[in-house]
Amino acid sequence: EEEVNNGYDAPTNVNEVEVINTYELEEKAKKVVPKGGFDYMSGASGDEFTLKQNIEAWNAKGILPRVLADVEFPETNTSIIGQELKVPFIMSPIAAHGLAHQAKEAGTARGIAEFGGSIMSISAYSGASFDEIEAGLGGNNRWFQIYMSKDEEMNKNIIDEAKADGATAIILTADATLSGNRDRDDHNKFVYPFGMPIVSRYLKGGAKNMSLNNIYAQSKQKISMADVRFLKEYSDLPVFVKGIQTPEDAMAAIGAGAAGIWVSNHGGRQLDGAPGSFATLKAISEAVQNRVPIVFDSGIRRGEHIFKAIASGADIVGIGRPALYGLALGGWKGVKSVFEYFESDLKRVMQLAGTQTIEDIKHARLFDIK
Ligand code: PYR
Repeated sequence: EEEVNNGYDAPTNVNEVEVINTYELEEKAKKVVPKGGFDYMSGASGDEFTLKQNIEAWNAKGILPRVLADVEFPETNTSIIGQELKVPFIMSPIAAHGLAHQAKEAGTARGIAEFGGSIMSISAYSGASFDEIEAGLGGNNRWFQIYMSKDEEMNKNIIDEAKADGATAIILTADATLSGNRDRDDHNKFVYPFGMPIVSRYLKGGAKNMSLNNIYAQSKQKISMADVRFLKEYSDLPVFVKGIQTPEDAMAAIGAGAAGIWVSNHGGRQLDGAPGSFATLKAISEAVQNRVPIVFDSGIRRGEHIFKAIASGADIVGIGRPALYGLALGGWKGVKSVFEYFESDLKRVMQLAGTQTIEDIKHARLFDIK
């Protein structure tokens, strides 16, 4: 283990996790995850203004309680790009799950597979290989998030591998051509304690003992609409462009052939000073006008947040840090616990808001809080 993970001592326990709310998971994870890894996962850029805005932005809108709505046992099933889901939330792509737990991405994948009816997003910066992840995922649905190489042949190879692994969509992360200024990582002199097998073919050094900025420097740093076109044409898969925060960029992505828009500010980890992600959603969805579906992430911590995002034009949302904290606290069972929490919390909100279905949420009115 010393050799494999450079002495990085991630948790190994597998158990269900009690989730009263997901904020508390962060506090608990802090106690069991080594400091460098915890700070990397939980931290963000600059003053962490945007990280905080991702939570505060929810408070600009309220949900109207609706009664006499004849609702019982709300139904959370939905679909996106023709794929059936049990719940309107999936795993957001996150690098290096091995920082949270020694099961790495295989643990997250198994938690999602055992929960069922959701989607695992596999990060190009995964610390586990496709085969290791498949051992947990067991044939369940997966999307592949790409950080592109500067070398087009490498990109073709990686897409070929992702397709052979069974990816049903490609996620192009467009907001991370270099890293935000992560003060916590700089203080900790954070480097990944293990390699990244999927990108090791283009990454000299393989990621182990490398900082995020070293890795980004070897990845493609100049991203444009041509990259969206290339990914769409070469992969023949639906391409989501992730990191969209403005209507203009949403329209550019659609113009380049994106099959979906992924509204995100990368969990506040990139441009500090960016608005809370939810604050950008409504204008984007009004511009997109249902031409393509919208995935939303950055700040989902409660069922109310999922509801507000869907009522503001998102089709589904992505779960990020809370799932990683579940992984840290209980391996695959902890991830499953977190997904179950979001399912039951969303159902509670749906019931109290008088919405029987996800379609009903799309037609629910939010009100402005001033
Ligand atoms: C991040 O640390 O935010 C990456 O996307 C790798």
